[in-house]
Amino acid sequence: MNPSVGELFLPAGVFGPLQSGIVPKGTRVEVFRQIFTVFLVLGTLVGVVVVGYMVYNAYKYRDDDVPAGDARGDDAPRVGELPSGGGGGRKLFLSFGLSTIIVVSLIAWTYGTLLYVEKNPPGDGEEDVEIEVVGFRFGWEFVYPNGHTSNTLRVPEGQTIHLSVTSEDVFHTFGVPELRVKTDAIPGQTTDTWFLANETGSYEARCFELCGAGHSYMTAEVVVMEPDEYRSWYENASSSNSSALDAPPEAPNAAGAPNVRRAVA
Ligand SMILES: [Cu+2]
Repeated sequence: MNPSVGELFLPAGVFGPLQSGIVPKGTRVEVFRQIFTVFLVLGTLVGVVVVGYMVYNAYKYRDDDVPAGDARGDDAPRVGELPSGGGGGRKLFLSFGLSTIIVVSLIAWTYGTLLYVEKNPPGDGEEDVEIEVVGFRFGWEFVYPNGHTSNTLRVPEGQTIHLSVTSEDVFHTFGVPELRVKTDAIPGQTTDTWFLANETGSYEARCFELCGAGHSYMTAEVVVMEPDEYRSWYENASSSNSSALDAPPEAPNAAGAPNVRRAVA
């Protein structure tokens, strides 16, 4: 469901009680789709008005033989002369004012929506999965509550996954484009984010912060599994480091290092 036109012009967060109606609900994927739709519809609308008005005026003031005394010829601008039909800049002021309102409202609404979605993951919290993500040059390590670690992120379908993301060396950014999740991985700090995958399958996580020679190889597989399948995998996943088992085939990077963590116990 898309937000109504009225909802577009109210910045989220400013009108607390109305917030539930302004902010799209759902998974990140759905929220991003709704933001995209709003931008597409509004952009198309503005484009049609602007191009339509331009074409209308191009036709109205077309350069052909205008008979003397024709109204069409009288208010047409002459070369070197300011058009008089602007009402002393009223039209200009109005168009600038309208554009400002539309742009500022869109920024406020989008920013508010993204903040709200980040802070309000769906799910009751009971079935939620919490996983720590550690970025390193050049790969990712995922640490599960039972102590299991892996270079592949396995998660159940349809459940909210909470990620605590950090780095052990330089700045990285963890992101899975298809699931619309992305957050900084900063040494000495933890950033929290979440995602929810509605379809089983394989996705790619990668680094979005240029971090060195192996940056473009800094990927990890994200496997979304059926909840039952995930549960049995998780129960059998030992607390020992299984990076070597789960690691993707070695992808030598520009620095000549494999795409797995240096010390695999
Ligand atoms: Cu990186």
